[in-house]
Amino acid sequence: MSSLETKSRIFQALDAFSIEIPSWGFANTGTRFGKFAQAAAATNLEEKFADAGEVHRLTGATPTLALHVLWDLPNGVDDADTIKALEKKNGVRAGSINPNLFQDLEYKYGSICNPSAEVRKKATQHLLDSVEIGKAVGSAEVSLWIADGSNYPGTQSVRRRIGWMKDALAETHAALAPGQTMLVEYKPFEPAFYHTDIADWGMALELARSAGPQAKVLVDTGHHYQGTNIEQIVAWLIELNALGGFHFNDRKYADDDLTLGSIDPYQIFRIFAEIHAAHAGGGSFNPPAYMIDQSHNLKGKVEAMVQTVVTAQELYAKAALIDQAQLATLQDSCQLVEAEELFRGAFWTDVRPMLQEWRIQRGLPADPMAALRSGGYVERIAAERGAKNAVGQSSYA
Ligand code: LRH
Ligand code: MN
Repeated sequence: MSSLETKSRIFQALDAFSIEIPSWGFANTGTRFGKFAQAAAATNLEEKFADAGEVHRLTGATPTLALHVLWDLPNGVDDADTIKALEKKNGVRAGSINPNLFQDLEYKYGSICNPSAEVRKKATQHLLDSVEIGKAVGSAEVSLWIADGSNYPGTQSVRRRIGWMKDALAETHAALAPGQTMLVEYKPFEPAFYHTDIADWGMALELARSAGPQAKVLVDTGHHYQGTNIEQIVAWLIELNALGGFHFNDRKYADDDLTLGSIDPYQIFRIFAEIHAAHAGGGSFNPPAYMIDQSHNLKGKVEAMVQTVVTAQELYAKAALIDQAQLATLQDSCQLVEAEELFRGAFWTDVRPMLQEWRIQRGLPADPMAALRSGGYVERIAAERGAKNAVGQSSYA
């Protein structure tokens, strides 16, 4: 394949690649041992949209902002007009709607899996409200992470909880508008430390399928036990037409929510390789929703977000370099080393010069991070928000 053909394929891939950023990635976050407040952190929805607008202005790849209902839309659908005004002002649209079913006191023993029918009713109503918010702001995905579980063996019935969960998800699916997708996210543990009701991809798949055709599985890269072959799970979900979206981040140990590609960039490359293979495979492959889910406890939040988007573009472009037809021939003729060298060769290719050219041709800064630094945005918001963030100290106990 000529270099010109290669470049046009990369440019096409980049034109089609956008990744959603999480509003909570701009706010002050921490661990249970403390939170290191940053002067420039976003303290309200207006500032989160402004930061998202800056990232989109610099990268051209983040047109939507994921919203967490209780953190960003305390008034529910009544906040829709506020959202519309912020979208207009900042050039970024509302993205996936993420219900909060993990912080209310009533959810101590679970939300939609709680033995109390009254608590389940309240939790289901929050899911239905989230669906209505999605309709009101015109966003495609309602993205469900259910933190429910237990901490000690014998203290809860896993099977009764499955039944209660299916009832709530069926009711939520029935409320979806055509074109709305319900994403079911799984996580093996935390905050529950004995069993989690939606702990792996198989459970999420069964729940999505039993809920209905507009329900798909969301793969958060940080939600797997060490050693799990995540790209194999992705291949299965593609095969089953059940892959709805990703929450990208990185980790060394557990759900560390570190910046994408900071620990194991080859992991994300292998996932994108499955995606490009699906695109090349023809057939009706609906690309999943690409989303970032990180908390930036130490790095500057806008810098970390720009760094993450640029890394995602680089890894998506590298994987697009793979000649899928040639790779399939080598794989099916078991030419192992040749296949691996073609696959790995793409990963080792420095695509940054091509990305710079792609950006320049689209009127974007060749180096978004350098443009962020020279533009003074972070210094400006730090000056504006510093006083508000100074008071926000919190510690574990
Ligand atoms: C849970 C999770 C989920 C979000 C939260 C912020 O660990 O990945 O996607 O709701 O992080
Ligand atoms: Mn997540």
